[in-house]
Amino acid sequence: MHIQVGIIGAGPAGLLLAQMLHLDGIDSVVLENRSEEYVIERVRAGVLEQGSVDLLKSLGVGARLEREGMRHEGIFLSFPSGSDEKTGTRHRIDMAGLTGGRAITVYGQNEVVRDLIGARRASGRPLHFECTDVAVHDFDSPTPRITYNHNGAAQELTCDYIAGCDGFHGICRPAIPEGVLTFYDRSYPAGWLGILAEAAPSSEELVYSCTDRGFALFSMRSPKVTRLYLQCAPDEDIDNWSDDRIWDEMLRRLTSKDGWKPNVGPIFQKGVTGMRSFVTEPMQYARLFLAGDAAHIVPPTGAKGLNLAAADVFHLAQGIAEFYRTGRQGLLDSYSETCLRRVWRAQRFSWWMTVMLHKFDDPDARTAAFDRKRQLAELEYLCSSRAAMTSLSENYVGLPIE
Ligand code: FAS
Ligand code: PHB
Repeated sequence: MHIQVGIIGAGPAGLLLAQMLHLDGIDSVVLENRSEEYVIERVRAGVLEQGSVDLLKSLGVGARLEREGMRHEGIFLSFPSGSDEKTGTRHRIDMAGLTGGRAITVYGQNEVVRDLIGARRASGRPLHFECTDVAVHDFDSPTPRITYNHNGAAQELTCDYIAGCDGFHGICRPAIPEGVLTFYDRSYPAGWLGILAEAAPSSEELVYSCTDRGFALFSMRSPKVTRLYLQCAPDEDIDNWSDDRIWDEMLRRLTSKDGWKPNVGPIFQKGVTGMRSFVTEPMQYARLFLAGDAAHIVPPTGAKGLNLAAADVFHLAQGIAEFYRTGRQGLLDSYSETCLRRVWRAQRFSWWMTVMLHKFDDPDARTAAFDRKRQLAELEYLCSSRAAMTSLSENYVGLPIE
C-alpha cells in the first residue's frame, strides 16, 4: 500500500500532525505500538502554552479544552526569605499582565490525546494501535518503506515521507545512519516524584516551591484532582514512598508563610520521572523527519515538552502541505533550522527554571552554602524586577508559533 505520509507514534506529536494533514487533504497512517487505553491513560504533561491552545482550537479539537481547560494568568514562586530559612513566601507572577494578555491552560496531555484520537476516528483515516516490530527503511530514497505487524499479520507500506513522532525511546532516531546526527545531552542529579490525588486544588494557580529540602510543584488536573511533584533522586524507588511519607514531604515543601498548603486526599497515581536536556541536530534526514520527544527532551520544570512537540509538527505539516500544493520543498528543507530556534530557547528556559528552583548540592559544603544564598538572591531579584518577571512570563506562556 502507498500512503503520502507514514506517522510513527500516537502521542501528541503524531496525532496533531495527523489532524493537520487530514485538514489539508493529505493521506497519512498513524502506527502506534501501545494499546489505545495505555496511550490515553498515560499521565504526562499538564500545561499548554497560549500557542498550543490556539493551534488546537484552529484544528477543530478545542471544544472540550475550552470547556474543561483551566486558564491561568499567573503562577506562584515560593521560597524562604529573611531569617526564616525554612518556610516559603509565595510571590505571584502576573504573566498575562506582563505579556499583553497571554496565559497558560492547564489541561492534561491525556485529555489532548483523547480529543485527537476522537478527531482521528471521526476523519475515518487509519490509526493502528498495538503495532509490533515497526521499522523504517529506504528513507534516503524516493520511496521510504515502513514494515510492521498488526493484528498478527505482517504489513508493508511505501510513503513519500516518514514522520518520526515515536518519542525518546522510539525507533526512528536510531534508524538514521551513524554520524549524521549530533546529540546535545545534559542530565540532572534529580528526578520528580509525581502524584495525582483526589483533592480539590487549594490554589487557583500553580505553585513552584524552592526549599532547602528540595523542589516541589503544586499543579492540578480538574476542580477535584490535584497534581503534585517533589524533587527526588534520579533513580528513586517509588516503593520507598508510602502515601503518608509523600504527604508529609509535600506539606513540608509547599506550606507557605501565609498558611497556604495543598489539600490532602487519596493518591490514585504515583510515579518517578527522570530529568534531562537532550537535543538532536538536525531533526531530519532525507525523507525522515523527527518531531517532539523523538528529537528533544526538556526537564519538565518549564512545562515545555508537549508544547515543543506541537510547534514541531506545525512546521512539519506546513512543509508537507507546501510540497503537495506547489511541489516546492523550501519549508521542508528548513524544517530543522526553524524548529531548533524554538527548541534551544525552550532548552535554555527549562534549564534556567530547573537550576533556579532545585537543590543540587555541591559536594563542597561551603560552595553549597554559597549556591543556596545565590539561588535565594536570584529568586528575590526575579520577584522584585518587572523586567525579570516579564522575561519569565513570555517564556512560560510561550512565544507565538512562527
Ligand atoms: P510521546 O512520548 O508522548 O509519544 C510517542 C509515542 O510513540 C508513544 O505513544 C509511544 O508509545 C509511541 N512509540 C514509541 N516507540 C514506538 C514504535 N517503535 N512504534 C510505534 N509507536 C511507538 N511537557 C509539557 O509541555 N508540559 C508539562 O507539564 C510536562 N510534564 C511532564 C511530566 C512528565 C511526568 C513527563 C514524563 C513529561 C512531561 N512533559 C511535559 C513532556 C511530555 O509531555 C512530552 O514532551 C510529550 O509527551 C512529547 O510528545 P511526543 O513527542 O508525541 O512523544
Ligand atoms: C503538570 O501539571 O503536570 C506540570 C505543570 C508544570 C510543570 C510540569 C508539569 O512545569
